[in-house]
Amino acid sequence: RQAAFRTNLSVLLDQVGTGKESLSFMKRRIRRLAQQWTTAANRLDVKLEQQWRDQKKILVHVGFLTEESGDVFSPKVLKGGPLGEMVQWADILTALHVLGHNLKISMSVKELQGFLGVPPGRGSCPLTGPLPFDLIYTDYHGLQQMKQHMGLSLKKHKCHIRVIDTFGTEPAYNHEEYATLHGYRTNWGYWNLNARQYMTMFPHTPDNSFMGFVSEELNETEKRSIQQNKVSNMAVVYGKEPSMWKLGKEGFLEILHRYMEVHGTVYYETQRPPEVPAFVKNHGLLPQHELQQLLRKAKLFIGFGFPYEGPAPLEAIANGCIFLQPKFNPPHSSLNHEFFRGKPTSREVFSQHPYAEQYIGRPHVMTVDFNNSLEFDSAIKEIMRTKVEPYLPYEYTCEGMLERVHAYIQHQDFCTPEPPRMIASLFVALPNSTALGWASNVSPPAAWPPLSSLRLLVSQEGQSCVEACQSAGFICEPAHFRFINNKEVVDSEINHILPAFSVMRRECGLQREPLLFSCAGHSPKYRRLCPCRDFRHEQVALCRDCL
Ligand code: U2F
Repeated sequence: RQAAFRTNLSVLLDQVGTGKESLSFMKRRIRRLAQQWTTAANRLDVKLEQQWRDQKKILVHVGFLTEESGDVFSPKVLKGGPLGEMVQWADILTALHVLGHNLKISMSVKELQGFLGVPPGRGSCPLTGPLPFDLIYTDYHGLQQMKQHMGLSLKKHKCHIRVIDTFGTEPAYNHEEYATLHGYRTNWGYWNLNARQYMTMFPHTPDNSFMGFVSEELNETEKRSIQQNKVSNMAVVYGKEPSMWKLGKEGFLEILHRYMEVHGTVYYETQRPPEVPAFVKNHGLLPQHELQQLLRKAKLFIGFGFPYEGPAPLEAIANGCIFLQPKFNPPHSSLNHEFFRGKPTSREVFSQHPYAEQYIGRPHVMTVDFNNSLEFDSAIKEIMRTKVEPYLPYEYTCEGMLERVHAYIQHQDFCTPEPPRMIASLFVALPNSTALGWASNVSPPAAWPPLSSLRLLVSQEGQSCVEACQSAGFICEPAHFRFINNKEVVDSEINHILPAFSVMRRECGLQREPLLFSCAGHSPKYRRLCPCRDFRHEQVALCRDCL
């Protein structure tokens, strides 16, 4: 069946259910953004020009909100706890509904069992018939629950699963045997999925798929009125939980206060938390729409280093604030920071919000060394005299998210076996010696992203393909590894650096285990062979010919 865009969200709102603060938060968000989704759906409908879209049967099982996983999030919704995940799930549900798919939503193991048609009760009871869904969106908690309650059949059906995974999972952590043998084993990884089945909140490593969320988009009238009403000496601090303010004790909050009126939205019960200085105007935790109003007036949104990689800075920038954040030197990662410890990635985080730094940057984002008071001081002064327009990258608008999720649903296929390996002779060297292109006398095999997007590069020693592609203005595309990992003559091995060649040994190595194709991998002794691709402006998940 063909999927038709939906603009009425009432069925979705009924499906989300009631009885928990997390669900109420998500429903308020869905209602508040309803008009934006409708406009976006209409625009995308026109853009896709009647392209056929299969209607899929989709199950969304939100594992972290189930009682069975302990649901530590719901009780903290009104108390300054994490909301990023709730923002993202609300937006995923809305996107799937608006795209017109046949959606079932489960927030408990019982509902999960009901939808999957496995008998209720404890222990693993394999699902015997076919899977009643084309796609299942869940998270790591949900995956664990499915393993417990679907038993062996999970293996059979796992190509249909998509895991919403905020910070991402790198291939070396995902491959069970490799992770166990080489010290990459964590509490979360080792599911042996295709790494693109993990879907992240920001475009971290391109080994995973970038799912994202949305932020409110302003029309021209709103943009103009915001710019007229900005208070140039008003700052809002990023941190709804008192503990996040401890980081601000270093003295820069005082420097900030010399120039600006400082506002906060810190949760409190009866009195001001001791971490929040008396000169701060604390509004308490605000409902999302009231936070937006505050951000519309403020000139500066300032982070102290935590939370990492949340939605709020995008909202601030979309409302015309400049986001000021600390640089991390050395970078934070699972190797040196408690928060990331045990997360299935060794990604190095160079500032509180790397997306804001790399993809948005000046004048909207300033990333400085907060320990250097001179640098900090001059950043504040610069911010006060800089005029910026509200800005939201397309990939974080409702239309951008619909476009991306549409493309994934129609094109990503982890169930059909990959076509046979390509033969090296299909490639020809392009005049630029490090780039290879497709020979013009052969027609490229069907693939998504299409092969027309492939640009082959060789990394520097020690450089990952993420960086190598980025520095050439491209993005690493793990789906293209299979096309470049193909010199029949070379011995193949299992190692997440391959394909690559060793500079010292003057040897090439190919990859024998497709699950270990990794954009993120790097090693000092190797120059890697990197499959890069082009990408759309402000929609990094999609190549030019990807729609
Ligand atoms: C991130 O989670 P957080 O929830 O801490 O992320 P934030 O950027 O603070 O914002 C989440 C939402 O909270 C809203 C705001 C954002 O959409 O509009 N909000 C609000 O409604 N009222 C207020 O007074 C203040 C904010 C990240 F998303 C998670 O993945 C991480 O686990 C977490 C820890 O790093 O950080």
